Amino acid sequence: MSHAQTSATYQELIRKKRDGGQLTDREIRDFVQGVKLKTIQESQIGAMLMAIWQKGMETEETHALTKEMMLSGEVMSWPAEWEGLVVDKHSTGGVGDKVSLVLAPALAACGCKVPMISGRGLAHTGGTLDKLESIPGFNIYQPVQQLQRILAEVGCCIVGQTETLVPADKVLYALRDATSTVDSLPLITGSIISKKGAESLSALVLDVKFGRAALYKDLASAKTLAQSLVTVGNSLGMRTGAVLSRMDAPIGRCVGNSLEVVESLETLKGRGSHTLIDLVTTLGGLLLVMNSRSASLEEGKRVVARTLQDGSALAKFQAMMQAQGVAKHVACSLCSAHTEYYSVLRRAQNQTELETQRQGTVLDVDGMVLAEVLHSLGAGRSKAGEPINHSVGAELLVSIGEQVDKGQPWLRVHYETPALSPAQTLLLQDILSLGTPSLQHTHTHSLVVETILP
Ligand code: IUR
Repeated sequence: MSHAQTSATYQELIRKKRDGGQLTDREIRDFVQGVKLKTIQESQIGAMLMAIWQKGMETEETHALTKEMMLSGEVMSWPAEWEGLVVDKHSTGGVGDKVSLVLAPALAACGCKVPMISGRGLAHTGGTLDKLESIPGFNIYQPVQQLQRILAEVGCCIVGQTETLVPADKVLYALRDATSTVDSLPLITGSIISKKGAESLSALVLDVKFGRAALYKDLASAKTLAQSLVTVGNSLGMRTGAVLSRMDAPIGRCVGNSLEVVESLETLKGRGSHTLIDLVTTLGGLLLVMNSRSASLEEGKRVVARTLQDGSALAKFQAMMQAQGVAKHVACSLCSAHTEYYSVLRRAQNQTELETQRQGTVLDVDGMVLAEVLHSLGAGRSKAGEPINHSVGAELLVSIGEQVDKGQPWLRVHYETPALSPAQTLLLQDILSLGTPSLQHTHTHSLVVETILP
């Protein structure tokens, strides 16, 4: 336990960072303890965050910040026989990103233990917890003891953050938002890796996205973030790897909470889109390589892909739903081969199909504009705590690279109140790029552009 610092001491720490100095481990511990114990004023936290945003941090400082944040709350512990088995993935957020819903049960089917702590959607990005909550009865709040029981019995669970996990991040994240310091490499690293460190993982894989609908628009800056996350994750004793993946067009065929649950279930039934399956198997395959369960990425990908074909990942998803509060008849119904999904999930009252205005090859779909339109139709929230409409979303009826005719339906929008307006319809008509495929475009079908191993 660190000593309580005075306001004057915090002032010195802020000045040191503001002037470009390197904070010592001790100074960083004092700062994080001050945040946790509330002995530092909010204005001082805000000033320190801005100093870090402007001057950055050396790797040693980022490591110390992350470690102290992790130790600000409970650090989970697992049975000794799970050594090497506890794994998780984290994504920097995207549009149509339902990877967690497929990957967690697939990894459980491979024998891993996956205590997946996920987030809610904010701004244009979707959140895994919101998606799961479109399933009647699904409870994302599970006490740590229950979490361990579900992992023992099922192998995976997907839950929200607990009160006791990295309390310093709760304070820092809210103040980063208020002080425009969210996009700082050391602060992002500290926030993400401290929470994963508190899960006491053996291996972690990060899906760092770049593109028009990602936090970082260009590959180079996404790569710098990935390197920082990988370096600090490994320095805390978790084998940490990363995938750099494109976030331009929506991932898979559906965007919107209940629609993405449907697509995840279809993928778990062996009927997923190639791009989604490739991303899931690459992330899962990397984890299997990192915890020495597969000899190569190709082998790991095959092992994960098999769980989607043979029904074993689907069985894990069903068991996870039941363990997290979904009634057995509901879980069974969603997982049966020929489900009428909307006997269980809520379907929006209105659907409108958009048609192509000419023939051509689908070159691109702007996921950012699509997400913004769906957000304004009620699919997402602008502030934490706002309610959302789980039934709002869109289905892409064509794939990138596909040849389409004039007048062919290409997008089905699901909405209630507010209704889809003529202005929004025009915006959506513009997100489809048609043309003649070039060599450049034939290479953009795969979302994954690079993998980084520990
Ligand atoms: N997710 C987090 O948990 N922390 C962050 O700082 C960001 C995303 I950006």
